[in-house]
Amino acid sequence: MQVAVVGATSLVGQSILELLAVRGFPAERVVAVDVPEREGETVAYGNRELEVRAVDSFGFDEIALALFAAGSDIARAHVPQARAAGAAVVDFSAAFRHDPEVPLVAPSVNAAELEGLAEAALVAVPNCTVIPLAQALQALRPLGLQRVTVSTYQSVSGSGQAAMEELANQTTALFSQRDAEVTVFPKRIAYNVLPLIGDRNAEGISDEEQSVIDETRRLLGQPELPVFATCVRVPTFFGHGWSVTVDLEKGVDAGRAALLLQAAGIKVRDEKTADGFVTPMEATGNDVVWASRIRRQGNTLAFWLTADNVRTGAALPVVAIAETLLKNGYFAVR
Ligand code: 2RA
Repeated sequence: MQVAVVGATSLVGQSILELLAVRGFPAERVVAVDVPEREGETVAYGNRELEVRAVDSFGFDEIALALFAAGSDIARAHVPQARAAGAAVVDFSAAFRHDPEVPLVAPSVNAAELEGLAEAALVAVPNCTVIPLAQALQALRPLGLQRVTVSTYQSVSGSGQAAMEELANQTTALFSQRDAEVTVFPKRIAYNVLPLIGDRNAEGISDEEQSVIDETRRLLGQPELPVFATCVRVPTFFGHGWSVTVDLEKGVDAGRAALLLQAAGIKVRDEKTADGFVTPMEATGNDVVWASRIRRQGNTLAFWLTADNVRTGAALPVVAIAETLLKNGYFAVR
């Protein structure tokens, strides 16, 4: 089987390549593809270097599986072409997340959607800000979700490489008593927090907040679930955090809530010591969603989540979908 990773130089693309290698995905050949400006650059795949090919001139004819992490414009332009050539596509962009014909899948939440897919299937992967949250909410679902209120603490890597450079450059500039140049974000991010990610709609809800509302509802299959989101950019490089408050039909104490989260694959570290919680720094580089600070007031449960946004929130679900398709026999019939 030949696999193409489109957007191979992006942070998520590089992480997909790393996970394919580390997890031993049985590809006969992996091809790195990206925008024409990145053609000829190299990216790491295990202990090998792959030369990047330009998407505009790339033919998907030999490709059985195309993993896209290149943003919505590239996905809209090239996913149909990959499928027309017979490839199955997993897309980590917003391009198809609202298309009712396209399954929106986070393997930790609704892997059953990956059964019985048609030839040259397309699977959309939710926003990295949604997947760990939906995983936790799915675990609590037997208690009856009534209302979800979430504030996010999103690292700059969610905005890509240039955003990481902006935080580094601004931090250095401020240490050197120089002006911190602002280009990627609307205001200075170093030593600051920005309570707006994306544009706002007529109601004042940001793109990122709308994505959390819509995709959480869709993943859980609860289109009417009240979800209130406030998405905030913070000056950390990797790892997103979520402060979650859930109103439940049936109240649950913190101990039982911890057991439910653990049963859904979430790791709980919640000790009553000064450092008995997990931060984005410790969540970075591992494949786990972490929960801490679990507490209850009546039927309302509050907790903290953190996860590596690039790896656990994006690259891992993409690769896990590829693995599940393989396990379900999808490629055997092609
Ligand atoms: C962010 N969730 O963190 C977005 C990236 N998809 O900016």
